[in-house]
This record gives sequence, C-alpha cells and structure tokens, in this order.
Amino acid sequence: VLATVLGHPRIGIARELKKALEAYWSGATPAESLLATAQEIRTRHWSIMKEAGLDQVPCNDFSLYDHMLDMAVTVGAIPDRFQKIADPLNRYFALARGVQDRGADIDLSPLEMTKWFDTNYHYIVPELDADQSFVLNPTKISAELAEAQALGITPRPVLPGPVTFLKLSKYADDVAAGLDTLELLPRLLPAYEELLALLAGHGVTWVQLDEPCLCFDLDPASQQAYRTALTRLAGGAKRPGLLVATYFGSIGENLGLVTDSGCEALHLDLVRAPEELDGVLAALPAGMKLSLGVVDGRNVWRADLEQAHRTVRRAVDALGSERVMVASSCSLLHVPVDLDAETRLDAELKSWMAFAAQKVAEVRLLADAAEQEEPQDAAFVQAGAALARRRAAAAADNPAVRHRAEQVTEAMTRRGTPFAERSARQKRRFDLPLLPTTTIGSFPQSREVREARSKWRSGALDSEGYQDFLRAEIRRCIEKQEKLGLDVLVHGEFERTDMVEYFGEQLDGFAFTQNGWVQSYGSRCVKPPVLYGNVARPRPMTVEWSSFAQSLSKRPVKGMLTGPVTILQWSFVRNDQPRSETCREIALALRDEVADLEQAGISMIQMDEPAIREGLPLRRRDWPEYLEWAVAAFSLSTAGVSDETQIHTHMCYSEFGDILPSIVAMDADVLSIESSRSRMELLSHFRQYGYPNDVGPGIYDIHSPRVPTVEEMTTLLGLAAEVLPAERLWVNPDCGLKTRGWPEIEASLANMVQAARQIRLRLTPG
Ligand code: THG
Ligand code: ZN
Repeated sequence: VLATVLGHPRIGIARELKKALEAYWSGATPAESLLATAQEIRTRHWSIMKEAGLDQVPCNDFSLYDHMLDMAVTVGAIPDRFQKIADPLNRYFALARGVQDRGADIDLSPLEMTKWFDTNYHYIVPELDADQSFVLNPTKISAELAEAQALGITPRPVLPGPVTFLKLSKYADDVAAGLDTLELLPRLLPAYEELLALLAGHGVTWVQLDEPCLCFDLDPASQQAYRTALTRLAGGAKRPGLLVATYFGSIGENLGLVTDSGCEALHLDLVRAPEELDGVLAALPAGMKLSLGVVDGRNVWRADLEQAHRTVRRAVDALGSERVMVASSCSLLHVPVDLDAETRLDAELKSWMAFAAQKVAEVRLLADAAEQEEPQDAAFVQAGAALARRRAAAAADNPAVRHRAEQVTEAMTRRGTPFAERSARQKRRFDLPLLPTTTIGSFPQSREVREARSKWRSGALDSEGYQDFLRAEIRRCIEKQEKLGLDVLVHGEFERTDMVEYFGEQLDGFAFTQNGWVQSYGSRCVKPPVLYGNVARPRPMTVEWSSFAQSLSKRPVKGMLTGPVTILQWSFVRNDQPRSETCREIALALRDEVADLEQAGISMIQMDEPAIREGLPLRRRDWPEYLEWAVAAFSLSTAGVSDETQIHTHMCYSEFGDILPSIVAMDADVLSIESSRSRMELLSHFRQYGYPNDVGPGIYDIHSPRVPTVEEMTTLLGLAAEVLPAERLWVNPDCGLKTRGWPEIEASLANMVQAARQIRLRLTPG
C-alpha cells in the first residue's frame, strides 16, 4: 500500500512566498530573489514529504500565484492583449494582478478571479477565444520536475485535468454568448498528450490529473467531454500512469467515465463521500488502482485512524494491497503547514489537531498499518487516546448552549410582520430620501490603524490609548461621511482585523493559531479560527463601538455584524457534529448581539453573509438541505428584532443567480450586493424572481483604485431603476472599502452621492 498526498501548501511556514512576492512586486527585490525563495520552499516541502516516507510526492502543485493560471500558461492560453509584455514573469503577474504603466501605454486589468469550489481559495479564471489555439509551454513543469528528481524523490506531477480546466475557464467578453468552452476540447487535448509524452520521456511514472468537476452533476456534453478526454489521454502510446483525482464531493454516476477510460487509477474523497467506497470497490475494473482520500485535507483535526484503517482494510481485502494507495482527501493547500510551529495553543486542543506535516505522517502510518489486522503501533494508540479525550471533552463542554440550540423554534426564524408593513414603518422612522446612499461597512485599514493595533498587542500601547485612538478614527470617519452627504453611516470597523477572527476572538468555543495561515489568493492569506467547542457569547461584542459611533451623528449608523454562515465557512469547524448544528450555535450568539444592539438604540443592523454561496455543496441534490439550515441560521440571528429595526445584509464574491429564492427567504430589509462588474446582470435575475425587499446593487467596483465617474454610476443606477422600483433601491459601493485609500474613496463616494442626487431629480418630476 503506497502513501501519498494530492498537494502541499505553497505559502511556507512563515509565509515566505507571500513576503517574496510582495517584495518583488514592490520593486524592492529582483526576480532572482523571488525565484530562489520559491525554489527553497519547494525543496523544503519535498524533503519533508520524502523524510516522512511518501511513496509518490506531488510536484507542479507549487505556484507563484495560482495553479489554474499556471495551466493556462502551460497550454499557451494567454489573451493577446498581454502579449505585449515581453518578460514571461511579468506577463504572468499581469494576468493575475493587472498592470498600469502610463509611460509604456499599458493598462491591463487582470483576469477574473473566483472561488475554487466550496473553499476559501480563489483561482484565476483562464480567458479563452472562440478560436483559441493551444501551444504547449512546459517550462515550469519541466523545471520543477528536474528539481524534484535531483532530490531523489519520486515526483508525481499534478495537472488540472483538461475537462476541469475548460469547465472552469471562460470565453472573452466579445465571444458570442451561448458557446461552451468544452467545444475547445479537441484543440486542447493534443497539448496534454504532448505534455504527457514529454513527462514520460523524463522518467515520470505517474501523473495526477485533477478532475474535481467529476463531483458535479454533469450535463450530457460534459459527460461526453470526459469520455473523449480520458479515453484519448489513456490511449497515448508513450505516457505515465494516469491517476484521475476527484475531490470535494462524490463521483456518483460519473464513476463510469473514469473506470471505462483506460486510466490506471482513481482517487476518491472518502472524507466527503465515505459511503462511496463499497460501490466503487465493486465496480473497479481489474487492474485499476484506487487512492483512498481518508485524511481530511480541508480541516485541522487528527484523523480517526481506527476508522480510516478499517476503510483501508476493506479496500485491501477487495483489491489486494498493490492496488491501494492511502492519501489526503484533497490537496493540503487548504490547511496550514505545520502544527509544531504552534507554541501557544492549549496543549490538550493541540493534541486533537493535525496540519499538513502531521497529515503527511498520518497517511504514511495508515499505509504501513494496512497489512495488520489490529495495528499496535504507539502512534496509533496515541491518536486513539487523543480522540477519546476529545469526545469526552465535547460531551462535557457547554450543555446550556446545546440545550438552547435544541429549543429553537421555527417562529424564532421569522420576522413577526411581512416586509411591506415593516418597510412602511421603517420609512416613517427614518425619513430617508429616495435612493438612500450608504457604504458596506469597512473604511481603510491604514498603516496607522495597523500600527496602533500591533503596538497595543505587543504592549507598547495600553488599552486606554488604543481605545482613544480608535474613537478618534471613528469620529473622523463619521465626520467624513456626513460631509460627503451619505444618508446612512457606518463606524468604519477600525477595531477589527479579519472579520471572522474578530468575532471568533470574542466568542467561547474558538481558538486561534499563531501561524495557521492558509492561502486565499496569490500572496493573500487568512488565518481561520478553530471552532472546537460549543459557541457562546460571554459579553456584548460590538455594542460599545456602535453606540459611540451613533452618539456622534443624527443620521442612522448601522451596527455591523458577520453572519453565522460566513463565520462557519471561514473557520475550521468541529467535525464531530453536523455543520448545521454548529451554525445554529453561532446564530444564537449573534441573535443576542443583535438584541443588545437594538436595546442600545441602534436602529439599523447589518449582518453580512459574503460566504453563503460558497458553502453550497457540489451536488444539486444536496443544495436544499444546506440552503435550508443556512437561511434558518441567518434568520435566527436577525429575526428577533422589532418591525422598526432595519436588517441589512451584504453578499459578494459569488454568482447569486443560483440561490436567489434562498436569498429572498432570508428576508433582510435591505440587501447590498456585488454587481458593478457584471454591469447589473444580476438584477435581471432579481426581476425574474421578483425580489421583494430593498436592494443596493453595488454601483462602483472597489476592487480597483479607479475613481468611477458620476456618469458611469448614473448609468448603472439607471439600469437598476429599470429593473426594480426606485422606492426599493439603495445606492452603495459593491463591497467594503478596507483595502482602498482615503483619497480615492472620498472622490468616489462624492461622485456616488452626486449620481444618486441626479437620478433622484430625474425620478421626482418638479
Ligand atoms: N476574510 C476571510 N476570508 C475571506 C475574506 C476575508 N475570503 C474571501 C475574501 N475575503 C478573500 N480576500 C482576502 C483579501 C485580503 C486578505 C485576505 C483575503 C488579506 N490578508 C492579509 C494578508 O495576506 O496579508 C492577512 C490578514 C491579516 O493580517 O489578518 O489581506 O476578508 N476570512
Ligand atoms: Zn463584499
């Protein structure tokens, strides 16, 4: 039984890659330093995996920015407008980040970026032409392969498979609508064949083709694309063995697309779809190997080795040990690097956990134990004991919280009064103009804000001083918003780091790591909190800041909270109870916060749910269950308020067309949503479903430093007003302003307020 993983984190234990990238981008260091750091990181990770005894070690899973972008470059799918950048490295980063060089007359916006399945990782969406040609450029993969081979390991190059690559790509905007990117498959496959032959020539014996799209419900065209692609690649004369890797869900009815293809091996995510094993064991053709994804690549808990061992034994009994591999469920990209670097975690909690390095060891241990009926290895015994302690601790944790969660009634998840009536009352209470203007919540986390926080954390600034600083920031922020003429204000969120971290730090049941960074995109990382116990709120979290901000203005200042689904989605959560239960506990804590805010006189409360779409399972049959508890959790946290209290929510980062009925069911009084980049396309979905409540379609794109003109925004507002009644429209940017600078924000918001005034005049004759 061989041991392997599907991929390793890239960012480095001390985020060396992030630092090297940002130093290069800022011009502080030359390309050589960046490339040297990247090579050091790869060498270190390969050595760790080699030392740990992995039989097949992933290679080409490293990336300077993103693996989908790497594949686009490898097959020569680079839009023409980027060809004028001669240097390949700068061209690569231009695709990822855009470039502006006035002198050279270059102004290129980056390729689109979007969520990688149901993770918090974002990939670059390759942009293809209708007559796209593909030309193999194996520079990166060949170089990494040579490096790995020089270290004496058995590298297994990882490639996004051709069908997943095309399905996750998009056509350029000028390509006629309705074309399917899969039509390019016949043109793409020769590049893959050539690459496989080249790798075989370099002595590669196995290649991992990542095809997570096999875990989607596939239309007939996609199924046919899989048949064509996999049989064609398997038919290649000179090629390595092909491991088709599926993850993040179940392969289900798509199994035959792999088993009939002639590929040599299949990988299953048995953490997400444990029920699949028996059917697959029965259906696997003679000789095909099976990689068992039993070590969770999406969470930080130690594996239940006993249970995983039983799974491995079942496979070995059915197939024989030569046909079985033990693996992580997916790439370890989604977990932090090494638990050993955590020196401040509670020792007991730490003994329950495993990061990438520990997961590599678990895979080896399970592979070694495959031949034994009852493994006696000390490591096995220790893991079992830790799991038993974890279970006992969970059982004793916080019965009051569990009890309260059981008592939740359906009525608690509904506002008492229908929207129309609430809305009328709220209109009387607030007396806002038509098309009220507001922002999403955060204002710049300037260098001063970050410096003050780090001084306070290190003790160089006392709490009193830090609080004074924050109050001064809030005051300045409120003054600026009043001067700009915004109708509904926010306090600016200067006291918060990452929103999820901020709330986690104030809730029971969460723990925090020092180095538990996970790549979000490019050089950007997040440090997800570890939700290990029952969630409770020992004291109000935001009331003081919100009340202070409200005391500075006669206009409403929104109280700002992060929703239960987003807190769940962006944390590492317990795997010993359903996510729905954990989410409900978070919702109850937030419900109390909402009640306290209302009590303190806060009249508008915004509960953001940017990650609600992200949590959607890959299979449609699993959607209704998820959406039901996700919507219920949001509603539970917000529905306890009076009719006159206005609930706002905000969503971004995703396509929402799919889940509009659920968004309607959330019944927020006001929804602000990202839509400026799609030029209000989203609104047509809204009209189609008859979205009944107020909407603030973002009318300026905050992801770029450009200042939008009044005219651009009146155009977008005009489009919105054609779709939705003006009485239900709000005017706001499309996301928070945390990553922008004050000068461009002030200019943009001034224009936004101007745009709203112009449209108001147009809509109110006389
Ligand atoms: N928080 C969390 N997840 C997210 C976002 C978030 N996922 C989606 C989206 N926003 C991802 N976007 C970003 C944007 C910026 C950063 C991370 C994710 C970022 N991170 C800092 C960095 O890498 O330098 C580190 C943050 C810190 O210092 O605390 O800038 O907002 N959970
Ligand atoms: Zn947003």
